[in-house]
Amino acid sequence: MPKPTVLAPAALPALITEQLSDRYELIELAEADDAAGVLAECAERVRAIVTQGAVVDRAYMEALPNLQIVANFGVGYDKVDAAAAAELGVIVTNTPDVLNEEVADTTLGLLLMTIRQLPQADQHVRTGAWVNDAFPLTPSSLQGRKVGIIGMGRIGEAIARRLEAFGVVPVYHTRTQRSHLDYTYYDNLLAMASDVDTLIVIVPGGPATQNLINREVLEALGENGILVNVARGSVVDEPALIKALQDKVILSAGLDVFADEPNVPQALIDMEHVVLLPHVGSASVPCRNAMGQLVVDNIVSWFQTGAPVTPVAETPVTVL
Ligand code: A2R
Repeated sequence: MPKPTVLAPAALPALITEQLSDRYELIELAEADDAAGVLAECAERVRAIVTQGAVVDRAYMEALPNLQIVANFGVGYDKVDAAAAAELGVIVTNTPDVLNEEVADTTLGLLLMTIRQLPQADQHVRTGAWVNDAFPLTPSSLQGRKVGIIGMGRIGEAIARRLEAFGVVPVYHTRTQRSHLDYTYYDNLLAMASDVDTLIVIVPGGPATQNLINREVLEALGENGILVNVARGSVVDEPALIKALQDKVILSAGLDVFADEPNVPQALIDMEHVVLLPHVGSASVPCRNAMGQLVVDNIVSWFQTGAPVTPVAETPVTVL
């Protein structure tokens, strides 16, 4: 039996490529001089795609007639058309749970950096400004803030636990109430935004959440409002956010994700009161290794047993 062919449309971490190339024919398009030619040559053989950030849409999958599985490196799989995959009989997997604590840690870091202006305070020391002036008091504090979490899934819960340890009991908005949680639930996002002064966004990207945070939500959040987005750039109407920050409709924002990464609007870069991170929610070596191993485990399990470890909701696998 020939080894199954696995396609990597974009560069992958060595932890993944080393293990996959030991077991399978691994085709890395990022390494090819003529990627289109290589793809055309292997299209009939490809049975698996392993992807980190590449767009895998219906047309891409339809061009691979023997495709069985798309393993996504990351819990968010909005670049993979999972609904189309389901129709085509292709399994999609992601990397849930292994990044919950890391992303939640980053979120609390970003929240505190934004409220207490810690990057700006660091700059105050490095530029020598401290010798002349004390760093100005920050206008607000985490203590006493009312925090609403949009999305109360695996990562949302980990964020909520940390907030409680900081003395802040959050409220939350999702489409379906989480019955095992005691936090106050809002079925209406605008109502929650009116009642809190801090919003943390941790929902999946994709059409259902596109521009969920719009001008109306930001106005409801109000002039003391802080928005922290660790989900996807697409969830926030970025021009509306920029305008709200410029017009002081809200106080500040901490952003780890953007609409057109790695391109960040100059208007945001020019604002000294916002904190901008380069999508580093899960970006530590231990966490990325755990995510990478789960990608490999999904592929290996699929080819060995026909049951992936972590299929997404759109493509559930029933093992008989
Ligand atoms: O709405 P529900 O009941 O399905 O709750 C999910 C919520 N959610 C939404 N909330 C409000 N409006 C929506 N349109 C909407 N769509 C989904 O987001 C659930 O509480 C949460 C997602 O939780 P999990 O599926 O457990 O995802 P996890 O592992 O927490 O990761 C969330 C996202 C990833 O998709 C990446 O974009 C990012 O965090 O790293």
